[in-house]
Amino acid sequence: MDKKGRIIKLIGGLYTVVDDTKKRYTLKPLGIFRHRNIQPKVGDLVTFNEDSIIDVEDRSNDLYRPMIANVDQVLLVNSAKKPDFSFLLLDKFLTLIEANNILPIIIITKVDLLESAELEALKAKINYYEKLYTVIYFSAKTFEGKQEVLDITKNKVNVLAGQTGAGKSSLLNAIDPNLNIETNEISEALGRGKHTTRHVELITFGEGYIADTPGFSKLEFVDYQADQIRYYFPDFFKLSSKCKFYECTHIHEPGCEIIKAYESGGILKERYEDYKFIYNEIKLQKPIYRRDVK
Ligand SMILES: Nc1nc2c(ncn2[C@@H]2O[C@H](COP(=O)(O)OP(=O)(O)O)[C@@H](O)[C@H]2O)c(=O)[nH]1
Ligand SMILES: [Mg+2]
Ligand SMILES: [Zn+2]
Repeated sequence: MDKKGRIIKLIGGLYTVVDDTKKRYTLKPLGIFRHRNIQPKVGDLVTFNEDSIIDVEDRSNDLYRPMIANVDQVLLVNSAKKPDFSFLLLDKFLTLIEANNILPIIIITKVDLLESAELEALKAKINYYEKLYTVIYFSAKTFEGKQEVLDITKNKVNVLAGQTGAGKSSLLNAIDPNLNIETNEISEALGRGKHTTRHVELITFGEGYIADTPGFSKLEFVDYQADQIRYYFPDFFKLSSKCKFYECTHIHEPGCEIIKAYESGGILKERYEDYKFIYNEIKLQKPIYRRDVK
């Protein structure tokens, strides 16, 4: 009888599919997929028989880096220190995740490295983002935030994001020591770039799944237009109906509600400056660097 499950791994044309009871199957796709131009991928919900995948459900979303379908949320890992916390990085990642229509969960890690006064000062600013997103403070050293990460990832397909060294692998190991994922100290000792061609796999993480390859690793906006960016700032979008101009870019227009809110402190200073930075970065992009003309 046909069964249903989720693809969690693809290696050498063979798929690993897990069913409701956590049983694993190694399967191949039927030729029919090539004809219908459907390439089953990790994250897909599929119907299968003894040895083959026979149908793929419609995807709720589709990522290309990494190649994963049906992602429920992105765990965006930002270090509080080493490297220093950066609002610009946070807002760049948030923009790209929003543009892909996926829910971001903000994780501020390495909180053990801050003095309590420093941490309170950081939290006072990050508080602004809590109106928009879930924010979890975490430490792989003290395990602060571990239960919150377990709760929020439960029954979800999660993808990690965040700069190299932010603490992504350490977070995974802190949640589940059996994962034993390489962290920075180790990969640097082995030499860089060794594992760049790794396959994509969803690994069991608490009671959910997580991609072992981080997403959004290229913080590039080559495929975006500057005046699209405003749609990926949900806080701006809410206010924008009151802007005087219909197609307000919130950069220079008179009667702009976002600029007003920035000036009166209703929008976090860093947040608006990051928006402007990203906007200008895209404006200054030379067409020759665009992927579509390469
Ligand atoms: N003190 C402290 N160090 C951490 C924490 N998380 C990660 N690190 C360190 O930060 C460095 C980078 O961590 P890693 O997990 O490899 O980052 P990744 O590149 O995002 O996967 C390593 O030296 C870790 O030991 C944390 O919560 N507290
Ligand atoms: Mg890592
Ligand atoms: Zn405006």
